[in-house]
Amino acid sequence: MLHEQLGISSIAGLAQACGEGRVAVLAGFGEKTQEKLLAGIRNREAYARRHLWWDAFSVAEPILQGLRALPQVRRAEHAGSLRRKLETVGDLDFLVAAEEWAPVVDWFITRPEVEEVTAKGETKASVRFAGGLQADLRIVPPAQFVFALHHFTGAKEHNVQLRQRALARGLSLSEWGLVPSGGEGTAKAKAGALLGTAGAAAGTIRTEAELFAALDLHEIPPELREGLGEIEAAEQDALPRLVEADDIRGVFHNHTTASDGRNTLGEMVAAAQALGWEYLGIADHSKASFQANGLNEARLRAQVAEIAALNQSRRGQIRVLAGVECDILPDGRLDLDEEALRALDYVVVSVHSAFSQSEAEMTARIIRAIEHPCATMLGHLTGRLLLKREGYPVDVAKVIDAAVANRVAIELNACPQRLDMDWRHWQAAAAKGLVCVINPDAHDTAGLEYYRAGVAAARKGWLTKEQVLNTRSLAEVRHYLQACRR
Ligand code: DGT
Ligand code: CA
Ligand code: CA
Ligand code: ZN
Repeated sequence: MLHEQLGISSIAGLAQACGEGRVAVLAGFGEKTQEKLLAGIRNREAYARRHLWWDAFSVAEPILQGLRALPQVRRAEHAGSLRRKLETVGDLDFLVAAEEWAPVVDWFITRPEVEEVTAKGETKASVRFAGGLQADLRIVPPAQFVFALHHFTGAKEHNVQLRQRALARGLSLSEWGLVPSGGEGTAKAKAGALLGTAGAAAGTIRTEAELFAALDLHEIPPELREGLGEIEAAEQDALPRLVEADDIRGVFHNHTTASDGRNTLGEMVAAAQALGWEYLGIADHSKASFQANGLNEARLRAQVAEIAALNQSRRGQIRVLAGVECDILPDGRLDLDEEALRALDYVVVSVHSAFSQSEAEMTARIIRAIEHPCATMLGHLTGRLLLKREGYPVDVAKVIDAAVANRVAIELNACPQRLDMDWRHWQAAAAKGLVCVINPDAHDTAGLEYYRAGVAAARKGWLTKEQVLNTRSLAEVRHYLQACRR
């Protein structure tokens, strides 16, 4: 209809027609559809400029290692949102300390993955890779490295606040150094001096810990540098000791070929064992997710028996826990009968349908599921797919309160395109007593590795090891799961 009646043949043409109100008047379209189309086009433009952190990191890591291996390079680090582990990344930033620059620039712009060199100078270069991802390289003299690293790690808000703190101490902080403020041309003018000999303050500061210490602060991990209270916390020695990837001892939300996974139970268990975990939870879909071949009560019972037999035959090895990812039906009831749910070690409850409910309906629906006596953890709270689809509307604060009240954990779904519940909610939620569980939602053996993206997001959310359920031992986890049964 759009094509035949309005002659639309491109996205730009569609956007224009929507803007002029010509789509809304077509039979069967209306204002609402026109608005949705416009919003979709806007999202598409915004999304096209960013990339999933996981994808960006996998491109960046070999480049960083290559830079470090160059004979001219003294130090090399990621910077920007990549280093801060933001869920999406606009471009890659690399920072290098070297005394000789040209060979480093040449190496960078001649990587086989480079499609276009968009800028090239004496000490910097920018390139574009296939798929549109861009990268900036900056080279500085070794004495300047730590200041440039801090500056180009950002975020901007953090940098602004830290610069103000420096000024209050009579110091001027910039990518060039930390020097007494006031007087003639502070930061950049002194750069000339820094290049060869390093300024007075700069000469003694070689690490970020020393840079923060010079401003009477504890070292702030890059993940926390978003200008969201981290400087105040660092001042009061109130920074959290952040959870680390090595703290994870198992995960709960994973799929097998029984539903829509691509690897068998045995293959998933072997892969989890290779990761050194103590336990692996299996949570295949339930029957309402028919497109994912979800399990009904009978098939679930059979899987529980299979898992019991597996544990029996593999004594002393990784423990397999029997769970399910049970659909939350549109009215908030669970998709499986209580008897089947009670036979499990735990129950993940998730929304996979009726996304267009109002915020009030969706919130009530999820809270009803949380109040089910068998619910153990809430899966991917908003259903968002980063750079693809916004989450459905839901009152996050109300859901958090209900989860705390009912002793239900909320998942930090570690799948790189979900990272849901969002890191921005975790600090306040954990302070209310909410338990976090980092789940890769793996659909194959490689997907188990996603737990690392989940840990990165948890760190951005200020979470400690103690606040994450799956840092606990198998014995502690089993105790927890029994204790939260109602
Ligand atoms: P992104 O790339 O959009 O995901 O975000 P970032 O944080 O990586 O931003 P980017 O690549 O533009 O710049 C890297 C860092 O440089 C940024 O986090 C803070 C620092 N910076 C401070 N002031 C400025 C400025 O005026 N322009 C730019 N481009 N960067 C600045
Ligand atoms: Ca960047
Ligand atoms: Ca950049
Ligand atoms: Zn799911």
